[in-house]
Amino acid sequence: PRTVYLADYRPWSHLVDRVELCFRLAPKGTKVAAKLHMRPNPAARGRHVLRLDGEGLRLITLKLDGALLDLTPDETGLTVPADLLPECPFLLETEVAIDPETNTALEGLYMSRGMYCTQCEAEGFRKITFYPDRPDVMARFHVRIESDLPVLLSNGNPTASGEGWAEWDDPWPKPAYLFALVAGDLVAHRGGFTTRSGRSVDLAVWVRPGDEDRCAWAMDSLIRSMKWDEEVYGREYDLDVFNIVAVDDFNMGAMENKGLNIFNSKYVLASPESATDDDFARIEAIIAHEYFHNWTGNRITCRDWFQLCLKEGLTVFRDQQFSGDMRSHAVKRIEDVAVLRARQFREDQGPLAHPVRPESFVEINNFYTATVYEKGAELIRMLKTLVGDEGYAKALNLYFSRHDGEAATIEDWLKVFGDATGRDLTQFALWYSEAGTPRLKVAEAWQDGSYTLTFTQETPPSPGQPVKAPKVIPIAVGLLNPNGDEVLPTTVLEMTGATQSFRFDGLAARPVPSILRGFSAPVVLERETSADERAFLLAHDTDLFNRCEAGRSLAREMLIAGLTGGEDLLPAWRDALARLIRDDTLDPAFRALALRLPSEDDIAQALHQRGHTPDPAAIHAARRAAGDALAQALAADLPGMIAGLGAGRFAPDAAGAGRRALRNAALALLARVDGGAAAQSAFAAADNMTDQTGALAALLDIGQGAAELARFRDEWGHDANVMDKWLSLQVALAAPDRAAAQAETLAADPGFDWRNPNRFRAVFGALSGHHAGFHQAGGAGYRLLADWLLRLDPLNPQTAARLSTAFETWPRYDAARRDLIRAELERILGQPGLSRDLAEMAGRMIA
Ligand code: HT7
Ligand code: ZN
Repeated sequence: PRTVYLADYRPWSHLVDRVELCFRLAPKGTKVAAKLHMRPNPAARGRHVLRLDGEGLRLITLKLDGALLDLTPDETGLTVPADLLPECPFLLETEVAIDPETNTALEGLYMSRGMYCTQCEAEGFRKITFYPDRPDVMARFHVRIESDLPVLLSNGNPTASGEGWAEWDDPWPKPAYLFALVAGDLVAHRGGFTTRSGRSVDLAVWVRPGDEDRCAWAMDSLIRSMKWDEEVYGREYDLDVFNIVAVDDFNMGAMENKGLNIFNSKYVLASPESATDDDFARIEAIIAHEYFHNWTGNRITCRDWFQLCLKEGLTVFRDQQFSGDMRSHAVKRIEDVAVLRARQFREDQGPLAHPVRPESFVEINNFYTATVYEKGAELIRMLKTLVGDEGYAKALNLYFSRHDGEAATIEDWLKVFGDATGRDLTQFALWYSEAGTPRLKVAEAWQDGSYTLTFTQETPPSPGQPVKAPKVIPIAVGLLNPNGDEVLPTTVLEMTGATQSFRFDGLAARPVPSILRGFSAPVVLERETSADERAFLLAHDTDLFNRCEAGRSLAREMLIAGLTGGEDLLPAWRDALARLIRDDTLDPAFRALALRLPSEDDIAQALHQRGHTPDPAAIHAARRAAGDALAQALAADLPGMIAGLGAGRFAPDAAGAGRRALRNAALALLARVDGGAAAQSAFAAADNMTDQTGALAALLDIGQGAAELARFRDEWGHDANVMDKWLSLQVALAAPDRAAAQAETLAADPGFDWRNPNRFRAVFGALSGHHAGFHQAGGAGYRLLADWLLRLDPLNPQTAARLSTAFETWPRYDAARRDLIRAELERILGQPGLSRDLAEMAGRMIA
């Protein structure tokens, strides 16, 4: 397969002024007629052939300015020779046939339980019709849909409809990846919004009949997102309608198609009975994310797919800001950084590491990664820290006015910041081009009232990038005096060199530093310090992020010391945490987060960084022992705590969610000492999904819960998205030597629909997330996952490739595990007919 390079970018030969599409829908043999009004692109200079992308299309007719052309497409598209093309505007007409019914890849036009829907990002439009399927070709689309189904939707505004047909017109030029069509037997949960300039917008969330009572939260989240984008970014919605559709078969979370967002039903449907607090928060965030794309992605799109972080990093940053405003900024930041470390740091330290803006790809779908999304968002956050709130607002306003209607690049984005603030961002640009997570070491000196912090940065090599230059790192620092008062409030130090010192004068006593407050840069902070100092910061830091971080690092050091024969830090950690948990003045959500031990994968990552080979079974045992010790220390407090945090009517707000999170964390600890009695009662009494799954998880964690699992299935067997929780929990909480067998048993059930990405992820995502289970000596976890990836790949390469990242951490482990994983990757690569998606991933991992 061909590798695509950023350096090879050239503008397309032609411009498309207008597209008229007509769909005659049928499960087999859908007819797509396209009229493309085109002209030569002056920016492309000279005469060119016209190359249209197209895959799996049966060409019926092809006409140029009304005259039939007799050309045969090849495997990837259709070429019209230059000598046939006029040098003025012309009309190219095609008619093709496609079979949505047999489209299992869920890309292009496909069917999900009788409903037609599309997914065109990144390169799915070429599976619908012949077209320049690249984001820098922006055109106005008019769409006619013919079908007997009652609801027929597309982008833009509805213009006309009748029995069996509907027409839509989108006035905003857009790239083909934002095209969408939906047809089905759907019902709407309706709402409305009046923009600040007075445009009234009809809103609808479209779902299957029977699901309409679970749409209120999605609608509420949409309305709040629309208002927030006006208030915070000055961005108004620009069509008369905004539609959201829930689809059961979907490769990712959701898609921002212009005016017609399509969502994985898991991220739309919610009621207190069926959705957890985490589900509510995620729905709110994803609805916001897709809506925010209307400006950051749709009105201003990407010139090419290498610029993906331009829309995704910025939109993730915007959705993080929104969720922080809706809930708690500190809690949100703690959660986001946990995800960043678990996914992006892991990626950045392994064979799949790549820059936020990659320079080559084989399959672009493989680059919708934590690095592009989450690290991309961190870069925006750092830019904002460096230029300040005012500078950021000025830069964003300039970005929207300068590039509206364009397909832009990271250079354009950085230039806007340079022009708006006068800052030279040449060094900052390295964050986009270099992969790898910088390590930041800290040394301290104290003399005569002066305190000096000396930082040293180093970024380890990554594939294709052996040597890294120093980056600009904003380091937010505060200083506390020994009795816990803050003597230096949060101050941003700007590090630009490989080593750099910062001095603080006039201090009465040697301070305790709080470094990298709010996680001001995506780096690994390497600071050797005492357990006492970490406990001190856990008790006193005014920065809630760093307060939690102190607890996390204390737990990490305790576990690592235990695993590597170091000092016994368990009592220090246990006592510090017990004090924090008993502190009723602290937000329950914060206490729940502080209670979370680092994950087993986090511990393996930290061990590897320090030159140790992680032993998955030992990590599992050490983590469990720590949990048991904390449970015993808090045993007398837990029942009272659980009772005190209980009940009340469910509302999906941050305060209620925080109380439930702490209550369920306490319940899980109590199960370790009461044999599960309290969790059984909590399960029986639960009136919402958070408490139901919380109690079930507490029971499964101690090897119980068989009766509760059966009750859960009786109650929710009809609802596949809810049953995914039932599947995942059983795998995630299985004993390590049972995890693979558990996944295998669940997948073997004849009712298990493995072709559905949500189902597949529920079982096999949980298996790869079960560190000690997946990495069981002997390799049963590896073999099982590889077997199933090979089974899924011919049907749905995108999802198979995504889940193959379970193997990306292989360099961390012992020779036996490395050999076992290598053997599985080789087995995958040796499979005849392997997809480009999975071949690229396995090849990069093994290289
Ligand atoms: N922009 C979208 C990314 C995407 C996607 C979504 C659904 C299915 C396949 C997809 N490929 C790429 C989602 C987003 O980031 O908002
Ligand atoms: Zn996005």
